[in-house]
Amino acid sequence: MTITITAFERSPDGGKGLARDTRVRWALEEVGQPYQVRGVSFRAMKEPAHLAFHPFGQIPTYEEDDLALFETGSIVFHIAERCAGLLPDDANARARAITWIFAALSTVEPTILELATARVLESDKPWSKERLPLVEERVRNRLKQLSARLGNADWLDGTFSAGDLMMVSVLLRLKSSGILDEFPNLSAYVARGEARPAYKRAFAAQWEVNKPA
Ligand code: GTB
Repeated sequence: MTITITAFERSPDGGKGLARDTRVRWALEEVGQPYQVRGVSFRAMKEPAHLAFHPFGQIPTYEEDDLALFETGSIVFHIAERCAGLLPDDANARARAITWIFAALSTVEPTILELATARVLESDKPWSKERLPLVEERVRNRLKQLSARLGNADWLDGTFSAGDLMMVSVLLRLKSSGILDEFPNLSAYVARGEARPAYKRAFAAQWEVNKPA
């Protein structure tokens, strides 16, 4: 089985691992699947050859023999379904782990993306100063709820799963904001994810391509 993913030819984050190919690399590293990476430029992303793989002209995509996927939720779920190591065997625990993938992507990530947009793309708008605290508060509320659920546990539901991989990946985007530090158990949770050998290998692989020259 040959797996090829796409990633930015050069990520705008200069190798901080924030582009979404990192979570796919991490999942593949967790399950021990080798993969190849095809770098795509911003221009090529919007051209027909890439649009055939990703209708919205984004990265990452995933190719495995005659299967092509886009959307990191679907890709990570597919990897977790096909290979042992990211989902528990027990049917109920498995369903709960999958629920955490969805929670990360549809309940937690949107507020974090909204904050990134407010801070980076809207900072020059006349209403930005008034809106930013509202957006930050929405992030805090979500983190408060997540923090309460995680409590003193290492992972969200028993052993590490694809749900944790996705949640940590989503929270990593907040590291530079300072907001994550307001929730020590979540900071520690993210650090536990980053300390996993598979995450380190995924990070190192994308760093090699994207590090400043
Ligand atoms: N919902 C999709 C998924 O989960 O796969 C979202 C995919 C997505 O947003 N891809 C981004 C992309 O291709 C890259 S990851 N953007 C180009 C475009 O839309 O034209 C988002 C990202 C980009 C850059 C940074 N950074 O530099 O810090 C962080 C995250």
